[in-house]
Amino acid sequence: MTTRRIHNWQCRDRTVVLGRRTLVMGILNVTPDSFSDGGNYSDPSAAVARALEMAAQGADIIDIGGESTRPGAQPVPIEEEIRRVVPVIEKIREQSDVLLSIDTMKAETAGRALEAGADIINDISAFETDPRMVDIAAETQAGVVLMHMKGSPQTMQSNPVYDSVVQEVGSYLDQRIRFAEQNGVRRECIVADPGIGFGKTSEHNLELLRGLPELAQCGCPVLVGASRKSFIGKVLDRENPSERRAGSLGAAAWAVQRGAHILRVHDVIDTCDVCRLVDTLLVGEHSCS
Ligand code: HH2
Repeated sequence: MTTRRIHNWQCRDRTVVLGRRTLVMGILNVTPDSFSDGGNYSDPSAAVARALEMAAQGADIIDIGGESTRPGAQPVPIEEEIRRVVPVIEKIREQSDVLLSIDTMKAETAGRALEAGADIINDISAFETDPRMVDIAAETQAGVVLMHMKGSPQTMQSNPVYDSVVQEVGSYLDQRIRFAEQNGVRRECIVADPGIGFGKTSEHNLELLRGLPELAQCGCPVLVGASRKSFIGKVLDRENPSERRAGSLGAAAWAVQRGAHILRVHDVIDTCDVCRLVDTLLVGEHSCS
């Protein structure tokens, strides 16, 4: 049995309870080249409509990205990244108070997104890419997601090797949480993420999912982003990401049962149903123990 710890996640002036039920973070890539939804929401009005649709479907957070991080993706200039995401965040905020996170490694983009109404910085490089990112997080007291990645999106899939992937990812997350705290980010603002698919083979990703209870020992809430990723395609022999829905839901159920607090997903309705069911089972299990 996995007992999920309850946390109060501080995201600027909002306090979000994590652990009573699983939160669903809907993915919105305002990019031409993301691995699953690339090109679908490049048009700002389509992006805003999709965000509002996901919120209506039950998403607790919308994660907005203007730069694909799929293996081999090329970096996007900062002006272009800001041009893609900021107007979309402004428009969503005019119409909804759903939590918004900005998926970026660049401090200026994060700062502009927060000014436009975002609540959370999702930095897949855990404050390693841009030295100013940690200061923006500390100043704004935004929620932050610190993720493990081996290398960069350009290099990460060229033969990643670990002695023990769970131990290595766990101690990296501990170290980045310490770094954040030493630089003024409050622990209550931090969520940790093992970074499924970022510098990992399929076997590494499966080991990380098996090792989630150990990773949850970092003391911060845990976010898992397995949705439609290539290890699911490999296990199920599904080449096309849109065919990986059922596999993603299987991974979601597994992750919730093993302590994930937040799931980052493409398929919001189905994932919300899975979470409600597994959360209900877990509550029963805990109350009987
Ligand atoms: N995965 C992706 C992007 N951002 N952020 C967190 N915290 N965790 C993840 O697992 C994660 C993430 C990659 O997925 P996606 O955004 O769907 O694709 P792309 O990077 O091609 O835009």
